[in-house]
Amino acid sequence: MSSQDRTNSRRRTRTKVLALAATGALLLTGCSEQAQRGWLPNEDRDNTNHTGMLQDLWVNSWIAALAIGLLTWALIIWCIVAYRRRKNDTGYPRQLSYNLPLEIFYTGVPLMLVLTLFFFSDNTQRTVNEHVDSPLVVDVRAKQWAWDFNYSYEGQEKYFAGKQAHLTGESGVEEDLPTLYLPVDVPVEFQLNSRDVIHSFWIPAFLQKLDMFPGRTNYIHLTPQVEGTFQGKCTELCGEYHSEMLFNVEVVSESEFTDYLQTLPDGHLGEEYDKKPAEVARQSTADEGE
Ligand SMILES: [Cu+2]
Repeated sequence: MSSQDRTNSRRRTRTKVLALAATGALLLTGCSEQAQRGWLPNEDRDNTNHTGMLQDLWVNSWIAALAIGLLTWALIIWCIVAYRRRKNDTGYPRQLSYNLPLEIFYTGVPLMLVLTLFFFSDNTQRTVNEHVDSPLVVDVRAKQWAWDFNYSYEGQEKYFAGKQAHLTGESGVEEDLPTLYLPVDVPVEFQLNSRDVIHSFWIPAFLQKLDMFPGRTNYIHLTPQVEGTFQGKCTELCGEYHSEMLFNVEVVSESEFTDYLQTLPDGHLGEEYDKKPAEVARQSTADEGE
């Protein structure tokens, strides 16, 4: 064996080992629980009555995309290798044009793929967006930079007013964050409103989010199915303290929820806080300058 051959065979072994390690790593991550969820932020499949369905749509779309991707890459590599230019080849290879069956094939297949994805996405979206008469209505009022929650439940009107992030003095203090309470297994209607600029309501573990526009109400209907503490956030860049526009979500038993409601004042916060947060913000900036 010449030294050149030895170098080549060593190189081949190294490539094989690397390929094996990469495949192994891929397989290992493929088995993890996170991978099975498609790295979605819901730890439980059934956090709400929608999360399972949304997770399936996401994961199955990934599997389909990966399968199609692998097939396409394999075909490309096969063409490159099998039809490469050989040593004795001269001139151009045989040219193909106006091959009707081929053209129908590569128009039809992608069309079918898009239609299939559309069908499943549309199905899921219809189910998720379906209006449900809910015993609990939470009118969420976003403001720069906090949240107010108005609860309408069993004839009671209660509200919680969140401290605005720029007024709390310290940033990111968990106790200062507004908390949204929800009873487990009770359908809830969120009425999403904004008082000032565009915000967006997102509870990552619920896999649903929706924009909040001034002068227009958006709706989310869902049923929390697992008790626990979750995090919520504004997911639309809405100004200086956007990153602190956070809230907690407590999904509790129905009796705990009714007890909690009793601790809240009666009433409903509507548009009356309009523009107030922005004025206060300017004032506090002016104080700092002195
Ligand atoms: Cu916001």
